[in-house]
Amino acid sequence: MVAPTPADKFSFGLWTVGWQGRDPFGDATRPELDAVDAVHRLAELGAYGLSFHDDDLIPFGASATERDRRIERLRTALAETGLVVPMVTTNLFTHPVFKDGGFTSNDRQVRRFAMRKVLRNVELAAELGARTYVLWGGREGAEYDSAKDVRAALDRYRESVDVLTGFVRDRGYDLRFAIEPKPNEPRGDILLPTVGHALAFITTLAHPELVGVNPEVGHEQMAGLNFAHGVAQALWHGKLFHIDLNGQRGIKYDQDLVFGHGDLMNAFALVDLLENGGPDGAPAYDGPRHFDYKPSRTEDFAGVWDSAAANMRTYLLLRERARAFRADPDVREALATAGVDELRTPTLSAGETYTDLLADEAKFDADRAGERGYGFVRLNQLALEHLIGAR
Ligand code: GLT
Ligand code: MN
Ligand code: MN
Ligand code: MN
Repeated sequence: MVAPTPADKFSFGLWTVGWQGRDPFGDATRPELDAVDAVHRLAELGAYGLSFHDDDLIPFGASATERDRRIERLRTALAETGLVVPMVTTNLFTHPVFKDGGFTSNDRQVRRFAMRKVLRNVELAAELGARTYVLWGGREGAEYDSAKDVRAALDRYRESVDVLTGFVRDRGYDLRFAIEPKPNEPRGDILLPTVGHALAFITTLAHPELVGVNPEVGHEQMAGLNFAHGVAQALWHGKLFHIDLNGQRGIKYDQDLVFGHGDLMNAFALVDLLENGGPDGAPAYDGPRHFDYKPSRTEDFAGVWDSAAANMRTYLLLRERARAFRADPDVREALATAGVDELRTPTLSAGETYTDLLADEAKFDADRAGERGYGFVRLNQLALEHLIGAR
């Protein structure tokens, strides 16, 4: 039951298992990983998908023949293993040209270069059958308030996304964009820092229906936010187009730990939401369960593959625990006491007006209602006991 299969839709970024362990203080601790090996290993472990940045697959500045050769090798590996490419993205952050951003660099020529880089890779994404194109603007931001006109930057961000959706529509691609928020790192402050900021930005676009979000566990938690709440709101807006699963322990640098190796209670709530949060307890999300983590730099390749497997195993274990939680009669009773279901009832009855509502005042005893105990702590303890396998 905890052996992953392609039906579970687990996918990994090529840059995750391929991370060589370079950080701001230290060199690489692992050799390069060939994309073909990554495909074979992930398929053996039970994953269904691989995602990548243009530069993960094709080194920046490679010739056209080298580009074709690399794409062909990937295609062969995909055909051999049955792995698919559900999502593709662009690297607009590594090369020094992007030091002040891609779409929102103060340098107009850099912005034009960034747009061309994305357009070319969108073509490749469509050719490989990807349905989601992630936009993580890690360099879109600033360290100094006087150095960036944030409103002009948002104009340029919108302009770029509008060009991209226009391109996809003209070409007839079955591809949607997902903006990935992050509060900071590598920039001091990144534009569209949280799920909420991104959702508001999307409403201003020319084709908002083609743009959603790709929330990452650690990114929201770096901002001190509740990830499961952010995902719930994205779902509520119909905007959860993709998701980056990993682990983060509190407000600090982006840790990209294995899923569940950070805030485990919130990971449980998240899996419960994704798997049981739809109508009648059906899954609320049917897209890839995408892991965007970094195998710690202490690990050799055995540790890389152990950690890849750990992400999937943890997800499946949490899925199992969340189902048991939902099925437990004590939990059902605690949910009823807590009034969780009652919140689904509209506050006004059908046909009722604010005049009717105002007239209702005399019947309500606020002091009495204020005495109610909601039993939330007991409910949470039941969740914890299911999570740790005590029930
Ligand atoms: C980079 C970043 C991730 C994004 C990737 C997509 S790149 O590793 O830290 O959170 O999802 O560009
Ligand atoms: Mn991260
Ligand atoms: Mn990241
Ligand atoms: Mn991510």
